Amino acid sequence: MRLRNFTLGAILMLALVGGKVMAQTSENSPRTSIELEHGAHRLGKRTDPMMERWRDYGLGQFIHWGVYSITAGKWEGKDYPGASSWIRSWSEMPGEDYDQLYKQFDPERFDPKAWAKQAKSMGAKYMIITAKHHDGFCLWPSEFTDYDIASTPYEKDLIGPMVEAYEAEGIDVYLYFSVMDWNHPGFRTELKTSEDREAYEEFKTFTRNQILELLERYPSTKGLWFDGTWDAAWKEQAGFADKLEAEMREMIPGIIIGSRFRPDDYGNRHFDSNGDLMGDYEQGWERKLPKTIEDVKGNDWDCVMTVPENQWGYHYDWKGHVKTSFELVEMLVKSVSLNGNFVLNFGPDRYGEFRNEERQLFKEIGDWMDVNQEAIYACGYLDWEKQDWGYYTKDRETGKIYMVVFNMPINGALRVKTPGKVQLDKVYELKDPSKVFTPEEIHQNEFFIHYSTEKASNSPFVIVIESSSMDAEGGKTYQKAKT
Ligand code: H79
Repeated sequence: MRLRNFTLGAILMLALVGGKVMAQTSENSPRTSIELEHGAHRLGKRTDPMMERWRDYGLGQFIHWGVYSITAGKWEGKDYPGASSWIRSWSEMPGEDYDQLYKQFDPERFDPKAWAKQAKSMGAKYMIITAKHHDGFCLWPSEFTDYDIASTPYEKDLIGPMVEAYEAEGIDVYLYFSVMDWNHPGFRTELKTSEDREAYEEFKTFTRNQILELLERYPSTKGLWFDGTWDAAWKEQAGFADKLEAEMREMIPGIIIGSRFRPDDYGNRHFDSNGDLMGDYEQGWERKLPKTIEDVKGNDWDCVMTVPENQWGYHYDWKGHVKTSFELVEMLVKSVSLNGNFVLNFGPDRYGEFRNEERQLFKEIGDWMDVNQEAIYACGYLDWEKQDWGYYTKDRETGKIYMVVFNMPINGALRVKTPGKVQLDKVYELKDPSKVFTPEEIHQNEFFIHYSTEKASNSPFVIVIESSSMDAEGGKTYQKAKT
């Protein structure tokens, strides 16, 4: 007993010392709340038009491009085993050598209009471009460093033409910015001495200047996608980061900034010390997906995904498993079914060209989207029990329900269970609306939709359900079945 009390006391002490007093949200104990100056400034989702627009995207394109594309993941004949954009941190490649690469950066085949057309053909509604990655190299001519595109043989701005070309195709542009910067002399991962602190103050000023410079140069930017904010030094910057985020929001009203930018008063990231999301959406699903709706805690979120296991920038050799368009489409649909956006990454080469595997994905995903996009855009979660054949999505405006089928049962019978009494008025195939199904009621609130297995599709397909007893709000009008 004494031991237990001691253990409990020690845990409590540790929790307090660590400043990690977590919120209690169980039904019995009321939510505890600690005073935070720089915690979440909003509870719940944003409901303004810019955020609604973000929520409707479904599919995005990520692009990692920079001087790391020159190394293509190898140095002096040796393959770097990690993500090629981290090669500068590899003991086999001296930092000084990496920092000279920009002198060779001359992407002469860069064709922003062709990039934008390709992204559109895939069905991407937004694009995130690495304006500055961890190495510190800037794809725009920056007033605040010479380590930028203006110092390369290419000389010309890369960001401006991309913004123009993508927007001309109706694709919104977001700028990726790594706070971590291996090129800036003031950057530190930890602040151990007063010299560190002094140097870091300069780095903070530089970071602020660059971020505001980007927003001033590219005012149609819809959002910033921050990265490289996990270091101890940055986790001490709650006040600075909070103020800077407010400045960004003032410069571009409605701008979208995820949860990976600022820490709270205790250095907690993404979720503050009360467990509330900081920023407009959860930016923590990197190369992974949530499993259930509970995992996303009622928040907006995005998933950024690589095609191979972990390559963002160009690597000459994609080792290991390379995801197929089937797998990627499944991830896209799963994301939408759980109220998230799916952002697929591409890494063009040093000349500005996409590798063949990526071109094939543009085509294959695009072909699928051409037929099935209605089940993606403006769609989200439906609270019907998930079935093994695939995923439901639901159009937030029209209330139409989509069954996206990935695993066809051998007998062709697709089970549908509804949480209450629901009228399935019209059930038909999205690709061919003349193909209408008459659901068989097998129990109360449980049906089979019989799909002909003879004409089995070789790609995931969609069945639409129109239901008059549903409203656009998510079926609030259900009547509970009597039991
Ligand atoms: O831009 C891509 C990556 O470079 C970047 N995000 C995507 C979009 C990224 N790389 N790693 N991370 C994000 C997560 C951070 C991992 C870390 Fe570590 C673990 C940082 C510190 C501990 C691994 C180990 C990297 C440094 C030490």
